[in-house]
Amino acid sequence: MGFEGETIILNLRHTYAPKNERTSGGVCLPPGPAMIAARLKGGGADVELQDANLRPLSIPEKLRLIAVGVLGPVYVDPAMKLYKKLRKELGPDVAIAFGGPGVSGFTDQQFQQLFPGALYGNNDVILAKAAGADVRAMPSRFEVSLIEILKQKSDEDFVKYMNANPVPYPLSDGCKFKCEFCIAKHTIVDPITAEEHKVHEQYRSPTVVETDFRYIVERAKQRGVPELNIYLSNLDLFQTPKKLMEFAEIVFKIKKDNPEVSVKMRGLSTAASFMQTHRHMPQCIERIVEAGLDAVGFGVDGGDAKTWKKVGKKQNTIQNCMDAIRTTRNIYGIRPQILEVIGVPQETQESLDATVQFGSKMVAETDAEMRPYLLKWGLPGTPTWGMLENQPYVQSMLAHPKRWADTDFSAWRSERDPEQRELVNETYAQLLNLPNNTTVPVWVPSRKLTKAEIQELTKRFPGRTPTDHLTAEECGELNVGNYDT
Ligand code: B12
Ligand code: SF4
Repeated sequence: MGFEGETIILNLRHTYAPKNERTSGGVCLPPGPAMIAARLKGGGADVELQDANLRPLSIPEKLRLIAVGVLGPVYVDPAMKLYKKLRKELGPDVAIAFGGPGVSGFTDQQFQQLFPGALYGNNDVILAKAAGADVRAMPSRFEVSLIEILKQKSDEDFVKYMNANPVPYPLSDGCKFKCEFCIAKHTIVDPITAEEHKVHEQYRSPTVVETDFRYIVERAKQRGVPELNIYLSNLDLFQTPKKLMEFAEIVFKIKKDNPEVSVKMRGLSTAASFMQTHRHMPQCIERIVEAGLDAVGFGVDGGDAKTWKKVGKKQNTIQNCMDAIRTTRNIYGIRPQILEVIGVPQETQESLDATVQFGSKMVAETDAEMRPYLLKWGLPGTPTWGMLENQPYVQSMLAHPKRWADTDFSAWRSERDPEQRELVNETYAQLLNLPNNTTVPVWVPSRKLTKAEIQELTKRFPGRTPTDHLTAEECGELNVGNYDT
């Protein structure tokens, strides 16, 4: 097995990284690509992880497979462009695959429409065969250690990853809740059969969690990195408090052995799980805070119960959201962040006003950080994507690759319906204008903005000139999509 040619796992450039410069923009440890590389290596393949944020793709002499990571729908267009280029350059003998969360919501047929002839990388059997690995020997994602892949990275690259903010750390996967707009791995109710596909949060094995975390901290210490800003992968940090507590003990031990490195962590949580843990297992929150948790981002996603109910986000109530934000600040003394993903189709002026009111009140009262985003409805992997009545929309997304750029959650909404667009963009602007906002809004290149929109946006955000006619330099400067690989 293996050694009959190399496999490259490629992390694409961040879509807003500056075009002609690879020193800063977008550099961030890619845990998904690193993990699939580690799993293939465990199965006997000769694998190298390359990251286009660090340097352009370099093709070895004997290449058998290149597998490209698609982090979210926003990367579909750059991935398609790269595919065309690679097919031409590499010829038919080198296999090309696409994998990662950004392609997992497509049917086989849709995947082939976007990447004709490419391999579906999220299927272990297909990928292992192409890479020359033994699929039975590949460790599972919960058992695999990333150390062998991290060791391949030069000190220079490793330090760049460690100095980045965030340093993503894979700890758990999956969420039991059922929010209909969500494209992460979560419980889904089939809209036609009403059948529930239950998902539970699952942690990586404590042994690999400990060895990987220790490796990162100790190598950071050796290379003189003073601080790590870890971003935990959990979709709902307090969903399984016993496991989180176990992790807190691991971090505590590692920090004690390495006091030279300050380890800070942040994670996302539902207000419901946080309050449940606060009531029944407060020692879990205390311990993870002692271990370095310094911020929790709450998925508030609105501000009125009617809309939460309509989109299946029944775990949220105004009371538990307010309680969670206040408790984070007042009892545990750490930073609450309010994540507001707004703009479901059921949204009304009333519900959007309620969101702004909720946000203003909480920011004023608790000095919470505000993180607004604009939802793009009907993405692959959501029930909406599969519904018959939405197939004209699905087909238009598949036929016009540029539109995938619109799916970025920090991008202004660009749909043609001016009423919906104005409604949500106006609220997005109000949330962005709240004190403590950290979201940088972006303009996407797929639609020409009207003069009035340009004027309005420029007035609100002086120094930024939204337009879809951009030079490469402007792409970097204005945070507008750059598809360089
Ligand atoms: C860390 C993280 C990031 C980091 C990414 C660093 C990086 N380059 O990888 C940062 C902060 C940069 C980031 C950004 C974004 N993210 Co993000 N992110 C996460 C987060 C919290 C954890 C991911 C992680 O570490 N998982 C652990 C790894 C090991 O699991 P995994 O990614 O599923 O990987 C497994 C498989 O998918 C597969 N796989 C993964 N990559 C590859 C590659 C190949 C080639 C193959 C074959 C297989 C493969 O193998 C892995 C092991 O089995 C997840 C939430 C979550 N918990 O999943 C969201 C998540 C992945 N992000 C998401 C999104 C949408 C984004 C954005 C595109 C959001 C936006 N602005 O629109 C942006 C990118 C913006 C931009 N313009 O570029 C979505 C993706 C949804 C989807 N199904 O498409 C998620 C699930 C969040 C969510 N709740 O919706 N993100
Ligand atoms: S709580 Fe978060 S991760 Fe879980 S289903 Fe809802 S949006 Fe998705």
